Amino acid sequence: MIAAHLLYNFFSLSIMRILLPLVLLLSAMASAQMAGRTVTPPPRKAVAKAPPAMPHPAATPLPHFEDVAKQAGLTVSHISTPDKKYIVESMSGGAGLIDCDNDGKLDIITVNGSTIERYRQGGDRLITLYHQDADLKFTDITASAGLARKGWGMGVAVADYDNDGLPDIYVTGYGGNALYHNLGNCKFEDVTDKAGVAVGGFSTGAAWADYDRDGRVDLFVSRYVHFDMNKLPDFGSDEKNCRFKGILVQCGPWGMLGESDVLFHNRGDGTFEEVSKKAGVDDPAGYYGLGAIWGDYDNDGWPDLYVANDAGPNYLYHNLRNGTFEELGMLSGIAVSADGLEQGSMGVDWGDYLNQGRMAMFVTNFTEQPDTLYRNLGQEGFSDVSWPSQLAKPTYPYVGWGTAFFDMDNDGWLDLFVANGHVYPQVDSIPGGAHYREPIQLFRNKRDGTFEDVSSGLAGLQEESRRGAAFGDINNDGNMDVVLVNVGQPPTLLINRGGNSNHRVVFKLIGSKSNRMAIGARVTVKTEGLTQIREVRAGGSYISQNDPRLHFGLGKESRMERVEIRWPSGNIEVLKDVVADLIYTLIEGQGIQQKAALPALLVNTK
Ligand SMILES: [Ca+2]
Ligand SMILES: [Ca+2]
Ligand SMILES: [Ca+2]
Ligand SMILES: [Ca+2]
Repeated sequence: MIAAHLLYNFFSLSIMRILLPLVLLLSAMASAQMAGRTVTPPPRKAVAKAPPAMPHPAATPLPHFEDVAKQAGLTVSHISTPDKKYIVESMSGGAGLIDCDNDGKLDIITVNGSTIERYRQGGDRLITLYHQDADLKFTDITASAGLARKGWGMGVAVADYDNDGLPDIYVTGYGGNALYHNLGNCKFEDVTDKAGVAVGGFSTGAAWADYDRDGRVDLFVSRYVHFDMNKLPDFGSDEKNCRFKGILVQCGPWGMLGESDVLFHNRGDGTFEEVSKKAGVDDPAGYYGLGAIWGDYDNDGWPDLYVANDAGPNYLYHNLRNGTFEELGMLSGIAVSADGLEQGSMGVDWGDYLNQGRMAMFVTNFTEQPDTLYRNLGQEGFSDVSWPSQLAKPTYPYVGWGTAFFDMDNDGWLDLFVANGHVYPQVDSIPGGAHYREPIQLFRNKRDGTFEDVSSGLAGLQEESRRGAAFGDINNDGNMDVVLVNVGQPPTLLINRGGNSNHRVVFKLIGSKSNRMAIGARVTVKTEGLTQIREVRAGGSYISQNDPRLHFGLGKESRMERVEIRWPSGNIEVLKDVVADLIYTLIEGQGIQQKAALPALLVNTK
């Protein structure tokens, strides 16, 4: 069995090595013909030029993350059977951050999951919403908030789709999605049917962006496999598709039909038009879609879309600025690994970890596959730098899900977080093998293109099979925190206790000509010797929603020389000599509207 597997891998690898250049050439020729112009395939560079080495100062201590979920009141368990006999039981759920009443404190959404039996009886409430009453004290307000729709929740994304200043909630699920319109004070109205965004099938990722820049956010939904509740595949039945290392497991996704993806254009009257096919993002190949995220990888001001596909090549949809997209995943070197292997991809994030002004892509993958870091080489496409960045080896054993580039120690360099957890509980019976519950991983940016595994700092945390992870400053102290969904368990809330004396700043952006939540806005912060970029996003990580405010670590700099806001409308505003250690609220065209102080820094005694 193992020998045959190795042989199979060997063959597919050899075939890929022969076929990949041919495929690249043919697709380049095909698009050249179609477009009636010459397309030059990106040159294959052996090794990308390394950025200048800037050793990490030993003086920056690692932050301490403390799980405060229980005392904070996050006690509702995610719903899942212990044995997970079907693939639909392994993919939920996402986590989300939303300030549902605009009181300046983030509230928390966790997606609930379900079971076959419960789903057949109507399912479970899709999400739980916790309101942050006081600092890190939360109350479950799901029922009073009107978030009543039942089904089988998977992921979540937040955006103000009607530009009324109140963030709305979109939830993906198996059998139907939900759109909750925010009425104020964290009361919601279910507008799914009126808006026409129920979708159906097996939806997973959701991500909002104003792809046509008309001032209204549009919605992309990725879908996974075709799963028929009335024709359940027998657990362990098929020798090829329902086995893992010789043991019986749930069937799929291999051997299952994939479902198409969906793009909705926001009409501006509370309804949406499905434009997936017209826009060229409908996934006719039926790959198994999971994490989805928008980001402007080519710096042209138009949001592009990346979709992680399980057990298949990932998509990079380049925005052609006319309502359509071209899929450039293979041609840009960002669809598969450097050696041409398709990965089981789950979670995604864009981030400029080199501070070079270009968004790189990080993708979390299945077990015995490294998580992949794709460096953005600009005109030359992307380069898989997972091995040289030292991320491949530590991430190889685990099944990765929720993830983000985030500056955990406020030194101005983006670090990486990976939530892990196996899909099959049955792996615990394999002697010496992987476990169902897996550790969280943390990687510190060493500023030279490599990352240091500092996961040992989280060693005291309970291991779980984790899925969604949402990142943001949940207690408004200037340090990035994380909320995580644990399969079949209550969530984890990791508060970053900092311990550094680094400066930082947070920006909340409000669009006027642009969409109100400023989704797609890019902020560039320049301090002495460092230029950092961030973008406002709605949907990312593993089917989760981060804090829409933008957080920057500033190291020893107490002022920013220059802050540039590129609004989704194209308007550019520049602020000069801006003081750090504040939360700024900026309105498009009106500059700084509000400032709230972050806590005083620790005095550095060194
Ligand atoms: Ca709204
Ligand atoms: Ca739009
Ligand atoms: Ca773009
Ligand atoms: Ca914090």
